[in-house]
Amino acid sequence: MMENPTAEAPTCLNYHTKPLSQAMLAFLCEEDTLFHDPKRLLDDELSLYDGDNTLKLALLKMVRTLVSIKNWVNKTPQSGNHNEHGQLGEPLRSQVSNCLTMLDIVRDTYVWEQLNVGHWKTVAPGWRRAYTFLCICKTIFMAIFQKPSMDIIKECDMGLLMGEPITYGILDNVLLRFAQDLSSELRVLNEGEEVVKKPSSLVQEIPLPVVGRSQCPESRFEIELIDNPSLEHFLNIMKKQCPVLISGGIDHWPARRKWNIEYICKTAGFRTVPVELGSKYTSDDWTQKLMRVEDFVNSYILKTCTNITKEDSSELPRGVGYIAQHRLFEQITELGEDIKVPDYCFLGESKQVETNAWFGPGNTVSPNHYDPKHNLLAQVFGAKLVRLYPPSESQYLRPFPATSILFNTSQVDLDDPLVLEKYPDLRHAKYCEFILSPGSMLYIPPKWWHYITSLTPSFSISFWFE
Ligand SMILES: O=C(O)CCC(=O)C(=O)O
Repeated sequence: MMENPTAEAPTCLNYHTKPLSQAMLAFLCEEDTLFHDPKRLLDDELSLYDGDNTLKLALLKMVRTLVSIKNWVNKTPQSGNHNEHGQLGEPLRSQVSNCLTMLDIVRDTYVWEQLNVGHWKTVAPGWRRAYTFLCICKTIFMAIFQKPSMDIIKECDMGLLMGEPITYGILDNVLLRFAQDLSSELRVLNEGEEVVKKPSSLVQEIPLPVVGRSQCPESRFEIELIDNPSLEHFLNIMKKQCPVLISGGIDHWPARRKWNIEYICKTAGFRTVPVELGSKYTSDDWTQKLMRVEDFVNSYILKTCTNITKEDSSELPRGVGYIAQHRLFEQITELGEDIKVPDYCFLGESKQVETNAWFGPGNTVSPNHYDPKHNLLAQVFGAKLVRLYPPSESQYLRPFPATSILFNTSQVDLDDPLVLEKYPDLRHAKYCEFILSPGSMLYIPPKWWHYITSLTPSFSISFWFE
């Protein structure tokens, strides 16, 4: 491992003899504040925990062990923990192993509980930061004893998903770099092995029947299709709050040429992401699970595409799986490099754009709902059926009560074949319905109701802005 030191690699480290990934070595080499003055950093952090000594002592022990590893990689004699062959000596091996045991208690029980008490937003940032830091420690300690593995990458992703928010934290960038490095090393180690179990022919788009949606031709209007509007033109559209389909807006993205299911698996297969399971988020069977991208693809995309024989049918996953509304590109920056935030998004008042990935098989359903922001929904591959209702039609759509978590979702289930019998006045609600095809981008103005179902395996990206 680490046989090809690059020009950017910090010079203080000996890459030839050490088991850690380049990003880990760089972290150990560069992280001075923490190592030179761990107490100060931790004290700042720990003022949030009301003098919580359990955590404080554990964090200090982790920092000391990181410093010992740093000394070892630098081969400084004062650590006394390395032998002349550059291998990890026994005292340091046991120190690392003790820390790993301690992490099971401190991170996975003690801090984990704090992250899961009450609403996610009410968790004190210090706990999330502590979780991130403990994940950094865990990945380095694991890497001391084993080659790059999916288990270590999973620890990085746990830190990225459950710890400090990715974009704001300094420490989170560390886990991003670790995960990237480990994934590419693992890819090299696994070279030649099949990442997805089926050939790319399965990636082809298989149209599914569209069932159960109410059609009311008398209330239907057409959406305008515009080829690559100028910024000025789009600003007018935004002001009029009128939905449009845009062609030619994402042709220049590398994602349009490169992405298919195999490519996503090759690039992100080892990474752990949140997956929504169940027919739709309004159903009783709906839940969420953390899963590796390659497992998600194999269980929820490829199996639903193949002609499954009777004997195989027990292997079919139950329900639909959907990587929905996930900030995937902050977590897996390699994919983020293949897309570009559309310039239209900067015509709003704020320069902040929230980018989310929506990746799944055919038949995913996003029930009819509205969002408060402008939305550009870009279709990279696959096709979706979209129905839009203007905000003026809300009376027919019966949002859940204002106090409900589903306050922006319609109680009218458009997939129900009896929907027009249950809600006869729905036929008066004006709507447009169309197919969002690969390469198109849909502008959804704030508060417009949208129901979206995928007709094939599909990858869409939404950009919310205001
Ligand atoms: O594509 C989907 O399934 C839903 C997208 C959506 O609701 C959104 O972008 O706001």
